[in-house]
Amino acid sequence: MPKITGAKVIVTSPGRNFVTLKIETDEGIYGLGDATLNGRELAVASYLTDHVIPCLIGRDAHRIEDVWQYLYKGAYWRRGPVTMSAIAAVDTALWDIKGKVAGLPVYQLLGGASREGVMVYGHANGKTIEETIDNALHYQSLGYKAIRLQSGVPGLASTYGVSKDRYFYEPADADLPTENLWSTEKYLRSVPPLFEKGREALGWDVHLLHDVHHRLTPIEAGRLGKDLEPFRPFWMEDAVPAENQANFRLVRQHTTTPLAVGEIFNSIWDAKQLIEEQLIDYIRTTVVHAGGITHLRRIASFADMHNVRTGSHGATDLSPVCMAAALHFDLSVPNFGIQEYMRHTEETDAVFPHAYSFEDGLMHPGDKPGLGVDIDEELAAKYEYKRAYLPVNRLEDGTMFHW
Ligand code: KDG
Ligand code: MG
Repeated sequence: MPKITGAKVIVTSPGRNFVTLKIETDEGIYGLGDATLNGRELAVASYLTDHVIPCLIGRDAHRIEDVWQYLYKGAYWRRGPVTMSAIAAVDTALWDIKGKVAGLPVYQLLGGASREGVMVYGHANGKTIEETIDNALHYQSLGYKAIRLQSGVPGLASTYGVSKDRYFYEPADADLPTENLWSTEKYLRSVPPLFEKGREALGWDVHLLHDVHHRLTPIEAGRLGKDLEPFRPFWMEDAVPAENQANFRLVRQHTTTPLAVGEIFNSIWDAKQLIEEQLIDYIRTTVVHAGGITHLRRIASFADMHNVRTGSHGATDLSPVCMAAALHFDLSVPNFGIQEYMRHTEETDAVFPHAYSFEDGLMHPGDKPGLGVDIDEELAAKYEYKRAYLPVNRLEDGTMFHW
């Protein structure tokens, strides 16, 4: 049995901040787990270093479930993004170790491949509808079968989902949070024409997605869903804030546009009512923010009983370690829906060499033992942590609003 002999947290910033846990064993095999929580990175790093790692030393690295339960039930203080990201990092690293010891890629340990590849969606965005469509055509030419459309809102200086760089979206870009202004009325007018023009230019053989980023009330979301129905979107994401899960009943009542939510959820409890009442179609919980592969599998099994499919978050603030873990999970899980894929920068990819690949709209985790992703610690050490915040958002009259 591989025994855990040490663990350390590596904080690096190759273009953006990442927190990685490396667990070492007496057999010389190590495993990696992503622990990045955008804009709050050092809180998870400290939770791991000061409170979790001391409890890991000497444990059997193969007892993944027991370690998970120990860290969850044993902490007394359950759930929350910091705790669950830390547990996720440990869990992911232990699956990596198990795969390496077995000489098998992690997806084989999860039951093997349920499909040939993992359908991913890319992000097309632009300041105008024309710019967004132009970028979407580029994604289509690269073979993407699914594309998210976001465009600037006329009358608003900036908004989420629209990047400064043409292909790399990085919202956490300031030493202190920048302030955005928001108008729901202007936004609601801008989305239907984006989808109308999108269908005209891209045709009907490509899936089109849209992210609302938790900014509408249920009745507003119902109206937007209805307005988009003629363009058959694959999903409308994060239509409303989800603290009150019952909010989704009203959205559901008014539209047949499929609903996706969950990128900021930490546990199965955040989605219990949403899944049980079939208020959503896709659950977007991720490996890093929802307790690792072990917990994500539990969420997916529960979702499968209620016709809900997976659609994991995959923005650039989820490191290549998380991306690799997500792809092993996606390839094996029966009720897979889609995987978000925002490409990392070359600097990030160089720090995290990986076996996963993209071809013709599908991704594959590769067949290396474990997760198939590594960290170049020497290179990582060259990129010092730099505090970076996500923006905050206000209504035009100055009222604080959801970002
Ligand atoms: O950390 C926040 C980003 O990951 C988030 O804003 C991106 O909404 C997002 C998405 O769907 O990828
Ligand atoms: Mg989102």
